[in-house]
Amino acid sequence: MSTEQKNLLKQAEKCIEPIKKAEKALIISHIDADGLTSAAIASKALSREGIKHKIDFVKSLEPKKIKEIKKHQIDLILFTDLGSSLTPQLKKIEPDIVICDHHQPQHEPNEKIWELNPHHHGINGSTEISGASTTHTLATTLNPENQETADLAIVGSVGDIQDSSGKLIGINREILKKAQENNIIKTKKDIRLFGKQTRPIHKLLEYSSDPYIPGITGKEENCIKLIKNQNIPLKKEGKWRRWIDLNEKEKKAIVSSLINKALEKGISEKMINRLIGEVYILQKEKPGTELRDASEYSTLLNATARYNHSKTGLQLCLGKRNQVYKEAKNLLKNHRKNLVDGIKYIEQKNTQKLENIQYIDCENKIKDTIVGIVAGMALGSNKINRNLPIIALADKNEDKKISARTTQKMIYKGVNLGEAIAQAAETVNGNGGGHNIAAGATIPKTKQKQFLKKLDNLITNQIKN
Ligand SMILES: [Mn+2]
Repeated sequence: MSTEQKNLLKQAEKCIEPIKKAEKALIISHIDADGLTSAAIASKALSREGIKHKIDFVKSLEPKKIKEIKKHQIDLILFTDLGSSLTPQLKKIEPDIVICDHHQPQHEPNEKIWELNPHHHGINGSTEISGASTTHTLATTLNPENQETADLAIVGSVGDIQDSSGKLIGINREILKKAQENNIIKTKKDIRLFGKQTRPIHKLLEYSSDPYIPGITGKEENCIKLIKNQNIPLKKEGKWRRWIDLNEKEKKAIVSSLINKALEKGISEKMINRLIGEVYILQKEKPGTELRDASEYSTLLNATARYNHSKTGLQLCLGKRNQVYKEAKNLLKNHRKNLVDGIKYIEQKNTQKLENIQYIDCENKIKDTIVGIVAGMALGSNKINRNLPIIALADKNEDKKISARTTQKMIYKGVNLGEAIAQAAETVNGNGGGHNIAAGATIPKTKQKQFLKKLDNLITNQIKN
């Protein structure tokens, strides 16, 4: 274990002190797969200690939100997958505050609150540890029996695309190793498209949206052709075959013709790394369900949380099935369609270029809660320039939601979206932050132009320095 990791564990020891004293708590978490799994890990840990608690989900933690927090009769608020952007405001809240976040902190650690954030210890929260993994670190420090929920930490990490190099690294990997020893997770090198467990093979290819493969994504006929060209039967005994039904030879044949197709269409090698890589199989879950595969599980969770159904996703994480699972699957259908439509919209309308960013105003055509996911996927499209960070805007009531995504290559050049977005948002009375590779903000609609100009300047300076 590195010194940095040891220091994080030391801080976790401190952060469990107020939890040990608590009787009634409130968990506040983020509405995405990482936030949901974080909340579930925290909830199970609190239950194990006999601490009564409620759980709230928020889109983002804005200063005005803090006033709305109902803090009566609780002695602890536990923030998961958010909180670090607002430490000065949070210290004014009465009960004890514990934060488990992995977003870039905007402020120095504050003695009035217990904050577990990898960035304070020199650990990269964008790539090495998710909100769920940070919460898992706290939970296992509190009680080693919480190792049991390691699978949720992996689902959260994959949900935050921390496996984008082809596999999980850093503390996520340490958690993974333990989970493998405990037979909670198995890993495998495999195709990383959505639906390996559940979809007919041609549908798996057709709905591939991350990466988006021109000529394959959304093109059912071409997908069927690609499979038939390899002499692979689509059906067996009258039933559609799924990816998990194929033998290794068949899988290899499809993968190599898919890669050829992608290369032919100008998909970069980085994106192909996203296509084939390590996959995480949850041993407690039933084969043939989305829940069996960490990536599918995380998409299923996003499909609930991003559409105001966080509680459904949370119930899934807490082990409820039947009706809850059915409900989530229905939401998923709608989510997948919105993602494919969103990408098509960005490709057709295309981005506007400033000096060092490109932006697109999606207005109300893409929901503010998924515009970030779509922007990230758009960087995999050969119609979008990968050498400029993409800034996608969407209407959010009277405000504008901003989602920014970039590539590892741009980060090597100095780009840090989280910092730039936080600063640019502040100059227009907005609020934002995030990671170097992915960040977001909410700003007043009328300040859009000013914001983009400021952001462009900031990023230009980041690249120059
Ligand atoms: Mn997160």
